[in-house]
Amino acid sequence: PTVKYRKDYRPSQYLIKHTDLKFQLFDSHTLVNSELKIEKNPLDKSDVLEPLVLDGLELELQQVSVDGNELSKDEYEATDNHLTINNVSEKFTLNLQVKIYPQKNKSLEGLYTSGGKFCTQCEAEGFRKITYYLDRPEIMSEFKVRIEGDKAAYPLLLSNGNPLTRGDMSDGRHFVEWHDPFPKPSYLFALVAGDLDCLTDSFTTMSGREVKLELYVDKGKLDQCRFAMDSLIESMRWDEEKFGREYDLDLYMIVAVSDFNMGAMENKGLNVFNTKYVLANKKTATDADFEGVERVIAHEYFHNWTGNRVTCRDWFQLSLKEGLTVFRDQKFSEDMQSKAVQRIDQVKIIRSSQFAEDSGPMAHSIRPDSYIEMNNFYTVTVYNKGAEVIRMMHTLLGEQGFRAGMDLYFERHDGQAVTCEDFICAMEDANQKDWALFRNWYRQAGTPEVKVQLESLGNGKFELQFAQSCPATPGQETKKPFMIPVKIGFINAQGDVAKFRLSDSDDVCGETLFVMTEENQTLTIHSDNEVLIPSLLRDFSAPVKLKFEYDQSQLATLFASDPNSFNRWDAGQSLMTKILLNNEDEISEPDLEILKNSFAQLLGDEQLDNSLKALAVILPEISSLIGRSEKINVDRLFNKHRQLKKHIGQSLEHTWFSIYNTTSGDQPSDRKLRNVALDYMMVANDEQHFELAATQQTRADNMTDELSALQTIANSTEGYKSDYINQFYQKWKDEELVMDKWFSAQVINDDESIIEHVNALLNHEKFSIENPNKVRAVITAFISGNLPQFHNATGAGYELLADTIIRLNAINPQIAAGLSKQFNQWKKLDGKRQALIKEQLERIKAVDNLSNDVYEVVEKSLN
Ligand code: HT7
Ligand code: ZN
Repeated sequence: PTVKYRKDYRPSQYLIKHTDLKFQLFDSHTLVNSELKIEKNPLDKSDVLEPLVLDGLELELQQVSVDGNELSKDEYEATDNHLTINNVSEKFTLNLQVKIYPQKNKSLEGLYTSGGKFCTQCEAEGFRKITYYLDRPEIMSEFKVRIEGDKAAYPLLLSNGNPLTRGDMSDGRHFVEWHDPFPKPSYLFALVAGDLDCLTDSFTTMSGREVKLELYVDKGKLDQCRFAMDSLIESMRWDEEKFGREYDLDLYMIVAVSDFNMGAMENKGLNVFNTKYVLANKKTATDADFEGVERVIAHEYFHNWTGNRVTCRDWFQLSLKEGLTVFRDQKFSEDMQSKAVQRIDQVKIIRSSQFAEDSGPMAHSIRPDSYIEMNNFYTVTVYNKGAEVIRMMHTLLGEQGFRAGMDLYFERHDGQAVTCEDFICAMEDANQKDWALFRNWYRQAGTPEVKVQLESLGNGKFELQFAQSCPATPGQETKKPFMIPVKIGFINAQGDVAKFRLSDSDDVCGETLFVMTEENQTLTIHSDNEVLIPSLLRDFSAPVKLKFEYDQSQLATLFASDPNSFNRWDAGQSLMTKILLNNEDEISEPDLEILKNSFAQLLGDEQLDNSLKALAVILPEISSLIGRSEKINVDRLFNKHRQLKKHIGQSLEHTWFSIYNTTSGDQPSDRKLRNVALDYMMVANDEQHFELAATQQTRADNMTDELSALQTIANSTEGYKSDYINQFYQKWKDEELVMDKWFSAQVINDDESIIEHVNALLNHEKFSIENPNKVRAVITAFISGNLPQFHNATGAGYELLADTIIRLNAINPQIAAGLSKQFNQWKKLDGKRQALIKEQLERIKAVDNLSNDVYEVVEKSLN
């Protein structure tokens, strides 16, 4: 496998100004004809015209001609990955015909079939599986597309842009021609052909243009589309109001398909979505699913400006579009839902997945320096840490300054393929800033640690001493300081807000933003309070690990009274984390008592929103506890986690029962709190409360309650549970997405026999290894949702994962590689588990025809 380095970037010597494609879809294969208008890139100053090298993969080349003359075999060379044409001029037309086999394409990249329809996935490098091309994002071309297919089987023939003409052909076939006026890279190309239902609506843009909106789904699913359509309309409105960005085509189409490697794809004018992020009604989708649909619909829509109109010069710049678009979808969700709850959910992802990635063998900066397989770099680092970096810019510049930077970015770069550096420059120039140091967030991997100490100097004078450091990551032994915005407030011993004054100011304030730029810095403040408890890194103002030696009573005070909702939640997490990660084998009685009392007090707080209550009493995720540790005794951690959950369930059993019975609202936040209460009751005594859960499952009129009940039942030790698992199956067996939930609910059980059960589920008639949602529903749900049994000391969990990776390597390398990353934390574990995992990694590495995708992950993990 070859490694590609960012430092080796060179502009392409050729451009493709126009791309004309003709697809002839047949039952066994597809013929793709392309006509490419190619010109020398004016940026290329060399006098020598090099051979034209096009990318291509798994293609059968049928014909090649240049300027109308068919080339003989010695005038070009076709290898496994490339088509090379030796003698070309500065401007010419290249015609190609290739034959491809979409029905056999299980990688879900390029052109493939899903549920009887044709669809495409071209990002990152899938277009080369459709035809030979300069398959790199800086090559922006105007596309015309003609699709021909059987009219009865494929009444709909869709591509990007606007439809031009359509008509019937002989033999029951028909065609449609499309034109996309916006030059675009090949990764944004899309084609869909099938027989689908459509929900239509429209949106009038801020300049008064009417845009037709079309949402295509499998037949019979129209009653699950309204929410997605409304989310699209909300997103269009929000982007106009918040960023002044108007949609540019007259048509916006979304197609939902069952077989999809990721969540969705922002192809120009024709988004292709995983059904999971489109289909939702109250009966089939949970409140969390609705949030997911709203977020992903918005994310893909926002890409129209941040990604499509302004795209990436090369794939190392992926965070330019993904980090920025995640930030935009987060801001949207914060406006649509509760801001604090959204922030907590965002930070949970960073702490549970991104910190782990940053401390493992695949650690990379948000702008990576190298890759073997680009698909492996669609990561929480590029996406979510990328969004945190943009959020820091927003924090540093404020709403208006950030908007000015965005406006300048669009003004300068509309229609271009650019770099992260271009984005930073736009932000700097619009705000007269010099952000030389800020760029370290783009260059350096790893999670910085910020240690803070508070010293009272007497007479109301206090010093906050800050020290930052960042551990070594692969290929980066030493790190330069980061620019770290730390939002700070204080409360006093009674839990009231403690106002303060900075030493260089007369203004008294309740909060300040301290921006670290050096390894060690001090902030001096003055306050009338004798005792100050600092509330640090409010709203998680930077993606760092903050270390302050709080004692338990300080954390309990912050948990009870921090006015910053995020930090209030975080104090509870820190309190539990401290107890779960200390060196004791069991949690002491006094510690259990502190937690119980803190929870009881918080649950009784009538001012607090039910979602925040629910979030506050959920224990820290085991993955984030592992993610933040350098070495971990997992047996001890699992036992203490079980002990704590049981104690909170039992010692507050009456409180949970009362919350369950008196929280009567019909809002997602009410359901959330009620279901957390039910879960704790079942943990306390599942025999006694089983009936309650069973009744909830049977009587629920919404999927949130029905599934929560099923989950807690499936996780119980009660003998009747299989009746309810079967009842759910009988009711929902024809709803694919609900079946995914049914699978996932069964793999969380903390019992040794679970691995046998997971294996049985892999052989269930509703399971398919070719469908990524099913793989995620069973395997990913087990590995990430049931860490105690995944890490079962027998190694059976590791073997199960390796078996699945090996099976998938031959079918869908991208999904196989994603699963391989689940081993990445292995060096933190004890020697015995390390040996078991190493054995599995070596077994995978020895597989014949190992894909580049899996090789890259396994090789880095073993090194
Ligand atoms: N930009 C999209 C990325 C994507 C993707 C990448 C590799 C393989 C399959 C894929 N499907 C979608 C999704 C997004 O971030 O909006
Ligand atoms: Zn995206």
